[in-house]
Amino acid sequence: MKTFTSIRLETAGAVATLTLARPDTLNAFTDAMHREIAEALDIVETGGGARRLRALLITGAGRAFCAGQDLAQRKDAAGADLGETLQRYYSPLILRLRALEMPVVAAVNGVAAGAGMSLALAADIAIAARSAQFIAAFARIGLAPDAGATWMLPRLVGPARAAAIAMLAEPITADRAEAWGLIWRVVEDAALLTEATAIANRLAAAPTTALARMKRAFDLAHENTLAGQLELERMNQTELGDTADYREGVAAFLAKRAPRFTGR
Ligand code: LHQ
Repeated sequence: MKTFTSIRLETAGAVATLTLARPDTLNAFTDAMHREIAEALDIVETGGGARRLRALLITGAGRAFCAGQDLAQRKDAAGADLGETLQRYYSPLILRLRALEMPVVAAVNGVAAGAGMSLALAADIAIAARSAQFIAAFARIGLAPDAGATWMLPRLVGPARAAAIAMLAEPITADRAEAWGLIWRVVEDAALLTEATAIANRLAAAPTTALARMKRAFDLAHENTLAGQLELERMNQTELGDTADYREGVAAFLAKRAPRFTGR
């Protein structure tokens, strides 16, 4: 596997793990880190060949998940067009994760601030260590949430909580994040990676194409009418009903054995 400077990409079985690895800055995003993440996603997207990779796990090295944009890289940037940075790096990253034809798990090991929080929310399943915190830090530096946070937040927690999370920019504990539906589950700090890996492994053994259609359907549900969504579901089942995984799922059910899905 290729070696990177600001991230690590490791594979074990069908799970790829992308670790943000600039712990001295709490894994803040730099342009160089974004370019490495894009390269890593190229590798993950092609599945390392023949659908070998079937789930992506994202976590952070050290005590944080990700502190958002590296502000030191921005210190001389008064008047710079931040939108250009979003267009070049953050927006494609979020869109790629949502379009990735496999489930994405975020293991939020510590603070997730600014675009680091957005990244966690872009995962299909986010689990957090009990000591982790979510901070929509944008307003603290005079910005509005980005990297998809204005889209994700109201959908996940409703408009009232989304507005307060974004405007007050207070730390949200992992327990509260779970209670509000910002994430799937909180686990004890020491258990985070074991739990996240177990979830990723389970997802990697699931019918990958069906999971990919689910994530697309959930995203489109927000814009679709009921009739439009029923039509999307019809198209999904037409496609999925013709997969080896569907045939295997039905055969395994009838034979009263566990299915062996291949993602095809
Ligand atoms: C950092 C960072 C950081 C550099 C901690 N950068 N060094 C923005 C602009 C442009 C385009 C696109 O989009 C965006 C989106 C965004 O993400 S805006 C939001 C940017 N992020 C923030 O405003 C969060 C800044 N960080 C913090 O508020 C705190 O560090 C948090 C609350 C995350 C953690 O606090 P502590 O646990 O007290 O840690 P610390 O503040 O002591 O940080 C540890 C070190 O990490 C420290 O360096 P040092 O050399 O003193 O040890 C920090 O300077 C560095 N660091 N975040 N974003």
